[in-house]
Amino acid sequence: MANPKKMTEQQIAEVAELLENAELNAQDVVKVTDKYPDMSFSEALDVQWAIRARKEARGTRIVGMKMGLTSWAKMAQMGVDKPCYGFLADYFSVPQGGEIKMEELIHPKVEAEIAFMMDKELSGPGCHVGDVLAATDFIVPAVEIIDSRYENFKFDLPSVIADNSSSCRFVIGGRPLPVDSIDMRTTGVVMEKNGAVVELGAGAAVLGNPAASVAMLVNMLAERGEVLPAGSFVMTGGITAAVAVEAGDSIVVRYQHLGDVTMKFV
Ligand code: OOG
Ligand code: MG
Repeated sequence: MANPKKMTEQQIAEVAELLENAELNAQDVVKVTDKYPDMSFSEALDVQWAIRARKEARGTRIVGMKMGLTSWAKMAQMGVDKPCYGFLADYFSVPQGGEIKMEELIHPKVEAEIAFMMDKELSGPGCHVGDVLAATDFIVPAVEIIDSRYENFKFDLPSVIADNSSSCRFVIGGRPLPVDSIDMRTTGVVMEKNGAVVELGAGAAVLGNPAASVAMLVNMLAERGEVLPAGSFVMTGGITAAVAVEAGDSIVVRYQHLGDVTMKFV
């Protein structure tokens, strides 16, 4: 058998509870592959989907999905060589210009991303950029706040997948635009922390075109028999390396054509 199942349902459920509690209590934990060194990608996804089910059982709505590690800057920063996905829960959403409480998080970092709102369902395998463009309602600039639940923000790919790809908050700002109104590949972004430029890049950093990230997500979901529902909000992954923040920091990310996304850490 190519990939025998080594973890029991009980172990998947225990790891999901551990990681979800780490998120809810803002308390870091050792990475799960320390205990389960042979955890497969599919087992890691079982844990992520179990965390999602725990939240949904409590009435939390899943509002969309995020892709992670889709740019070389991010892969190099984290020492991981493949993209991953996670889900976005309703309470992750922070209004433009809003305050993000450090006491609710462990060691957050911010990422400049281009996000998509989908108006049609997409399913794989075989989903491509053309399908994504045809199914998109609008694109909008967004900043993701990631917060690995692992000590020192250090992990391997199975561990980060199990931990919902470090998802914790996001801010939608700027202005929505039709997907064909700009060339996302050459759309520039400038990230400022407390008024100083800390990172810059362009959309093509994300798999050549952020729309390719949505297509990859759809094809990864298809491997589990899942689709990307109409109405999903999708974050396509950090264009630049992620930037660590602390209480008192103000972040402004300026996007060519799409406007600014701002937030403050308190
Ligand atoms: C994993 C999540 C990465 C992105 O946009 O690349 C991510 C991590 O780096 O903790 O969200
Ligand atoms: Mg991200």
